[in-house]
Amino acid sequence: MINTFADYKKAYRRSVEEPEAFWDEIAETFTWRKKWDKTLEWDFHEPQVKWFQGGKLNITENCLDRHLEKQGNKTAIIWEPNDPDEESRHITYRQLFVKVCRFANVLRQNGIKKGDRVCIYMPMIPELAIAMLACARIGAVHSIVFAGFSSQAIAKRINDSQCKMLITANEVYRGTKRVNLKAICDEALKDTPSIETVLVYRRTVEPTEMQEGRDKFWFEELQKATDDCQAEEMDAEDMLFILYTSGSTGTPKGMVHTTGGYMVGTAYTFENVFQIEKDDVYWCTADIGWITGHSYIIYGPLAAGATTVMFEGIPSYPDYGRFWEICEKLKVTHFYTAPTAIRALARQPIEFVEKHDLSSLKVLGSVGEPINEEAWHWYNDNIGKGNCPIVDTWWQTETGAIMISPLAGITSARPTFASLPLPGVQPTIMDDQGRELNGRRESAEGRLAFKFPWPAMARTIYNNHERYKDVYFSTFPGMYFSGDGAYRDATGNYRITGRVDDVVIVSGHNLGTATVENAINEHEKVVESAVVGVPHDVKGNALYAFVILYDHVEPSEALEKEIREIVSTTIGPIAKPDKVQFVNGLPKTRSGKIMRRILRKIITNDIENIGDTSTLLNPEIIEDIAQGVK
Ligand code: 7RM
Repeated sequence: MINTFADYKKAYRRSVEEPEAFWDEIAETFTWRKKWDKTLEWDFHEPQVKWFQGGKLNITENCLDRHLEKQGNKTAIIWEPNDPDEESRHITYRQLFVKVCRFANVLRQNGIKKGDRVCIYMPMIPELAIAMLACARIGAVHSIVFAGFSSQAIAKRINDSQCKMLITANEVYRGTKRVNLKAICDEALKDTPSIETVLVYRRTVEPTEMQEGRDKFWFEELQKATDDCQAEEMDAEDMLFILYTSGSTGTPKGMVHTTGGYMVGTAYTFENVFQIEKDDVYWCTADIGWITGHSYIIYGPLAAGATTVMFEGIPSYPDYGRFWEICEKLKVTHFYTAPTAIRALARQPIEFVEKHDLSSLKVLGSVGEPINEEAWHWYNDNIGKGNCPIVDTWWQTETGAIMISPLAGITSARPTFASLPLPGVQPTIMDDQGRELNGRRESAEGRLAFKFPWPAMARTIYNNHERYKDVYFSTFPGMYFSGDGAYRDATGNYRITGRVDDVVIVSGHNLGTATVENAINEHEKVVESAVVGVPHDVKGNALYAFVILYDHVEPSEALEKEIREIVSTTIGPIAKPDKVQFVNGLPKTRSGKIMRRILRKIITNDIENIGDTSTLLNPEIIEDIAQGVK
């Protein structure tokens, strides 16, 4: 593990000068059935990337078996239920190992073999972790679909990768609500001929409709299985999972992650970014349905032998103090969440925080969006009490693991900067003409690309390598293009400025909507904002700002003026929004990203063509916003 800034510098330099030797050394700390013959083979034009070729392993032997001897009785997963009155579950590494083996045998009994795709649509319960690890144990490819997506979304994903099995639960608790997941699956299953078997975990006692011959109860199947399960031998480059991420066209992309590199990459970044120690209790609030949950609730933490918390509920139930109550109760040391959650919680009365003892916390993390300065300070002051380094971790579903981030307490953590690349990561900034902005001691702003492969990167889009090449490797030939804009200061620290397709050209000036939003968010009465471009006769485009105010604040024309002024003074008059609309919420993806595409449709009165909104967190907000459009 990296312990000092000098260690970081040394590791970074080595990772660039001798990348293969650097990664060899890290990979050797894992359990392989057979060592790899070739560390890296790559070509970003094809594109083709292979890490640890010829290496044989099973990731679950690294996440489970190898911990048994030294720490079989250590808690692997602490599960915190939706209802605070229900008991938490503490599952040791040994117990998890047995459960995974047993369920892996259930999969085998039901005809699942290496390479088969299995769709998992489950709530945040330990059985979700067990199901995914059981797939990995027998070499089946899991495709987890967030258990809030619609039947249509499930069917589309199942069909794209021709899953043979669907694993789900009868119901899910979410705050005061109970949702019938099985009914949503049944709707999807009308249209998914590849599915042969559906396994149903009973989360509640409610009766569940089952289709004879196709649907089976988890518990009944378990009765027939033994605990003894030989792990399938996997090649380092065998597929581990597919995870769908929405593309700009709306057709989801099935990002493919493979075994060896993903394991090495997630475990290495987990340990170093969070600086995990033996008795730490680490909690990432993401859902396992997202890459953050895959990499930093399950694979990274378990490969590192850590204790990872899984939370079934929502931050507002039974009240807005729930996250802090859990931190206190479980003595959480590491807390990793998204800016959208931080902003929502910062909006609540501070008593929700102050009631709870947060003294166990050592490190805070942020992921998913740029974290604005105000949210950063709120997090730092009120949650970290000024004592916990904040790691602002930049990465993507496609990158598999954290790429740019401070190392907690080791490298500097400055608000709004994701800071430095991790060892093994070679970012660069490109201008519009495709030139690299690599001036040594100067700052640069442009598009964020990467010049060299890293082990956890996605290898392709399932069944669509052309699209993979087109989206990520064609903008700057020979490089991976992230789709994000970034600024790099003269000391080499990176600030992510947002998606570049969220750029608006106003009177010939390129304006990043994120930059304008940041300025607006600086206003003390603003919780959050979203800026989009609307066609304008003279300027080509004009900016339109949607703004959420704190609960106790009354919208007014004066406030609108102040907001326009703050943009004018921080960026320049050119960036002043023509319109400011106060709203109660913004259309967001389930993982908290603002859907600016939908806002544009609302303003241009094109609601009919919005497309599938079932993947939104809050589809009802569309109507609400439309009512207020000026
Ligand atoms: C992990 C995850 C990826 C996109 C990415 C960025 C944005 C994520 C940060 C961030 C600024 C961050 N995967 N993003 N982390 N922007 N600072 N620390 O979120 O595939 O769902 O999204 O999210 O735009 O390209 S993701």
